[in-house]
Amino acid sequence: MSRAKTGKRRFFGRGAFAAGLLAGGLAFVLAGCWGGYVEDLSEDTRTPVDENRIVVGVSQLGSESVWRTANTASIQETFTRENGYFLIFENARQKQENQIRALRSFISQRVDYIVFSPLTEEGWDTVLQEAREAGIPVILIDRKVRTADPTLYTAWIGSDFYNEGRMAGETLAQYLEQQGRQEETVRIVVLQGTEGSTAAIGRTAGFKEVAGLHENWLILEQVDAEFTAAKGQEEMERLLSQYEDIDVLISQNDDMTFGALEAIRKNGLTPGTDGDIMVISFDAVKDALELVSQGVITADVECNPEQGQYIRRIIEKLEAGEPVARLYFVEEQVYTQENAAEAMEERWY
Ligand code: GYE
Repeated sequence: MSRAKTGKRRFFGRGAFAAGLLAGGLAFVLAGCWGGYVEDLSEDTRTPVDENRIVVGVSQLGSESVWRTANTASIQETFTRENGYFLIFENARQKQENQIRALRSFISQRVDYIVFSPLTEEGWDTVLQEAREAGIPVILIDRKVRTADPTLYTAWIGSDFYNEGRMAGETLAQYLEQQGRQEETVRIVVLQGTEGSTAAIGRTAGFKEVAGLHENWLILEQVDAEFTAAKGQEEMERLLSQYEDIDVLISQNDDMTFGALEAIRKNGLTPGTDGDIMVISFDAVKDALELVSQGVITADVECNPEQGQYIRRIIEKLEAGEPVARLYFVEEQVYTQENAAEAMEERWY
């Protein structure tokens, strides 16, 4: 039986709502006296939960990138009242402790589902155990957790990061071959995403596997630039001052790439397939696709942030008592100068 019908869903009771209205009314009267500002109660996020709505607590890990903002928008556009949901959304601002606090608050509010994108892979067992004891299914999105007991979560939706890393390597190999550089030493630097995150682990390992097949590829350094433009620029500036000849930059997201491009140009160098430094990026957001179409970024491995509908489908199945797959991979591809301009037209992020 669906937990919706057990009445467990009431995390903000009608009594409390009435008290809220009373307090709001009082505030209105008082505000009227001194002409202050009154919040519009119709927009009050504390509106009581409709018994028929499914309550979903979502803990997003932060807002470090364009990709992340799109991922958040996809979730918020999916779990709307019109679609029958009540969404409680928390942004952890890159801190695992904030995510754990958010999950605990979802548990105490007795939400129907917990959805979260774990910042890094380690350290979730205790709180996941607490969710299980409360009988709340957990759906992971984007990144994964490392746990001794994989049954602590119901399903995961995200990208095949290892494959993304491999696609980056294979695309680089194709371009180097086209340029007849198979025998030359190719000096590579890698800007990695958040240390310990599934995205960084997978992309690093996938690229490394392909790099291992090419004796002439020399990885000078791989460094954590936290998936942000600011850190990408800072680290690229350092790398450029440290190493004389960098032929290729592999940057594990577009935001770090935007920062790194700044650093490259400031150094008087030209980024590009036919320039001084060839750049391969990940995510393929609209602004990056534009640079791909101009040949500034040679290739961009897509990472699909539109995961809201996937999560919704899983929840619908669970509500209907149907079995769900444990892993759902979203579709992605590589963009180069050949197909970037066309894809750009449809991108909203
Ligand atoms: O590539 C990056 C974001 O985990 C797939 O995190 C995600 C990555 C994405 O900040 O831009």
